[in-house]
Amino acid sequence: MQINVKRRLTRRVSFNLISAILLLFVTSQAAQATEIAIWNFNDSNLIVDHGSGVITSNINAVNILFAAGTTNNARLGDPAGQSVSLQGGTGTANNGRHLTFSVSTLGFSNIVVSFATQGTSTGFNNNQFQYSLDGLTFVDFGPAYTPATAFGSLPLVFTLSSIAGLNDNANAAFRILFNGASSATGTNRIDNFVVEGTPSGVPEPTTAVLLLSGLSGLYRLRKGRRAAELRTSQEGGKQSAPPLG
Ligand SMILES: [Ca+2]
Ligand SMILES: [Ca+2]
Repeated sequence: MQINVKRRLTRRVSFNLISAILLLFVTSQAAQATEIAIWNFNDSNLIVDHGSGVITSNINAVNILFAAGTTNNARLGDPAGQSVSLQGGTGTANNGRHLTFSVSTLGFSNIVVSFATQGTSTGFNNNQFQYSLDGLTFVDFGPAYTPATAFGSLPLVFTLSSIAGLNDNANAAFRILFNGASSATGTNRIDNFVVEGTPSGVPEPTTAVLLLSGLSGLYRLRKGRRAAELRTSQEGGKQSAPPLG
C-alpha cells in the first residue's frame, strides 16, 4: 500500500516536472515575430542591411538620395544613421513611381511590414502601400497615407496576417507607390523598413496552452483508468480468491 502511494506520488511529481519543463519550453519558443528583412539605410544604399531582400525602383536614380534617419522602428540596436530620401524630380516625374521590396517569406506567416517616414510639404503626400503574391501584380493595402512632417516615434504598420497568400511565399513583395509631389525637390524620407513574420513550426501561445491541457487531460484519463483497474482487481480478489489450503 505504501509502495502504491509512493509510486503515485512519484508519477504526480514526474508529471508536474514534465509540465513545468514543457511550459517553460513552449513559452520561450511561442510564436514571436521575427525580422525577415530590415533596411536601415545607414550605409546610404538600397542593399538590405539585415536578413534577405531586394529593393527595385523606377524612380530616377538621381532623385534617390540619403539623409538623416531616425531610431523610430530601428531594430537590433541600429542607430538613426541615414534614411532614403526620395525627390519629386524634374517635372515631378517621379509621381506614380515606386520603391519595391521583394522579400521571400518562406518559413514565415503573419507577415507585418512597418517603417518610419516623413515628408516635406511639396514632397509625395499621397502614398499607397501595396503587396504582391507573385512579385508582378500589386494590390493596394489600406488607404493612401500622407507622411508626417517629422519621423516622430511611431512607425506606419501594415499587418498583413489576413493575406494568407503572403505566408510562406518566395515571391512576396511590398511596394510604396508615391504620388502628390508638387516640386522637384520635395522629398519623402523612409527609414527602418522592416518585414517580419512568425516562423512556421513554432506553436502559437494558444496551441501551447491546448497542448498542455491535452497532456493534463491524458494524465487524468490514465489516472482514472488505473483507479478503476485497481478497484476491479480488489473486488475481483474478494470474489474469486482461491480457497486457502
Ligand atoms: Ca537609418
Ligand atoms: Ca544598406
